[in-house]
Amino acid sequence: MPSVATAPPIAAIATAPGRGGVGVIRISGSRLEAIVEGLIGRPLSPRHAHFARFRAADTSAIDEGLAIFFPGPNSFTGEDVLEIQGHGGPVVLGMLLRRCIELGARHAEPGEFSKRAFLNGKLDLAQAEAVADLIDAQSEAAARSALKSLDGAFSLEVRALVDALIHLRMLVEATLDFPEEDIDFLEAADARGQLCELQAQLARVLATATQGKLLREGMHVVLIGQPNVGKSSLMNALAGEEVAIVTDIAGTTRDTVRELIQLEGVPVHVIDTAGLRATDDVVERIGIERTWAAIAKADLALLLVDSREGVTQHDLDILGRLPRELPVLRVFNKVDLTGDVPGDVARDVVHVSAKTGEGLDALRQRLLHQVGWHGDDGVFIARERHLDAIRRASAHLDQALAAYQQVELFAEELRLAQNVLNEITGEFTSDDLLGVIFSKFCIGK
Ligand SMILES: Nc1nc2c(ncn2[C@@H]2O[C@H](COP(=O)(O)OP(=O)(O)OP(=O)(O)O)[C@@H](O)[C@H]2O)c(=O)[nH]1
Ligand SMILES: [Mg+2]
Repeated sequence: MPSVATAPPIAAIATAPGRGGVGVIRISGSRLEAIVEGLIGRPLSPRHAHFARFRAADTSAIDEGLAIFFPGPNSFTGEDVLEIQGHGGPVVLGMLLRRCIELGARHAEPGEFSKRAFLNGKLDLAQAEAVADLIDAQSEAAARSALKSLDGAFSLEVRALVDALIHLRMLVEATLDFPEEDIDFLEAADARGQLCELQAQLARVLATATQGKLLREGMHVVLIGQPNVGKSSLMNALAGEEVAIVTDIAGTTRDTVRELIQLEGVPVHVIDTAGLRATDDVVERIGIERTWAAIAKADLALLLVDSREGVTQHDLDILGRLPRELPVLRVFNKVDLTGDVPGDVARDVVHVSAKTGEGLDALRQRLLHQVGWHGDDGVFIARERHLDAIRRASAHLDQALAAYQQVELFAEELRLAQNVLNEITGEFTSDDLLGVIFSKFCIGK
């Protein structure tokens, strides 16, 4: 584990690859004096922007720009950090980075700066993950929620739960010393009531975290149906541009076409597919195989039917072949030709016209409803890992309640629930898991 005293210096280009006005190199580690001296030729006063020439080994200039030195522990990583702001060209940044390596730094691994910040206690794990989520945010709502988590909103909720658990555990552990009175004592302290309140609190955090996960990951919606029902037209209408080819020839779409749209800040990956029918056309057959592959990965399927025909036997066959657990919304398209009520609120059915746009707002609302979206008020960003921990903590509390009469079991389940919650903030997390989490970050963060 690196510490402020011994961390070997790491360096990376922190700005995105390609050309830009400014490019930033970040170096972190203990004892950066040699690098500062070799690169700039003079010491830097802490947290001041210095204009400097960045020097090669023979003291010729590689570039010029700003250098800022943040002595540890008052830095992002908690170690000494040097930030070099040069010109944002890949060649010049590459030369600067090589110079840092020459002076004793090594290339940073993905997420290594954030990992060091976590290991040095500057951020907890949920906050470190929020850094990556802020960078990866696909909508403004997702970015706002990531910042909430980075500011500690999620961690505070988790800590409140852990504190309540500790309080209850202290009560239970105390009774273990007086076995003859234990149950009475727990009754008198309303341990059961406290446990139920904890469960309710967990459920509230889970609900918010579920919204946060939606903002981070979005949902995959696949458009399926027979040829010519208007899947590609609906795709284009939802995307607001002509991303898929539309013709009146059945079997127009061969390949799956994907487009990312936003619904109230929730990223929705819409996937248009080849119409499902029996065919001898080799290319179309491959397209249909791809439709089934897309269905297997989807969170929701929209089965489009032509309003003039209604649901046919062929549609029923398609429905029968869909994975059991896949939610399906039936979309009656082309209502402009039949005069059906657009936006009809019957369960699992929506009436639209991809051509005129009628019923599309109702469809968008239905999509959001289907994934359980309630708006981003107070939502912090979250990941499946967090949701899983909250669910497991809740299962331990259920077990605790079931074991209420056996105080030792009761105490053990509370201990396990606490450990599981601590995984979220990283107070109880294996090195392997840390490796997996940080390896998904970008280099330079
Ligand atoms: N009047 C009307 N025509 C529509 C509507 N939606 C699609 N169409 C027409 O129906 C025909 C087929 O539309 P597509 O969007 O290509 O249908 P598809 O389901 O993608 O067809 P395949 O790719 O062959 O599976 C085109 O001529 C569209 O203009 C609609 O809401 N109203
Ligand atoms: Mg199509």
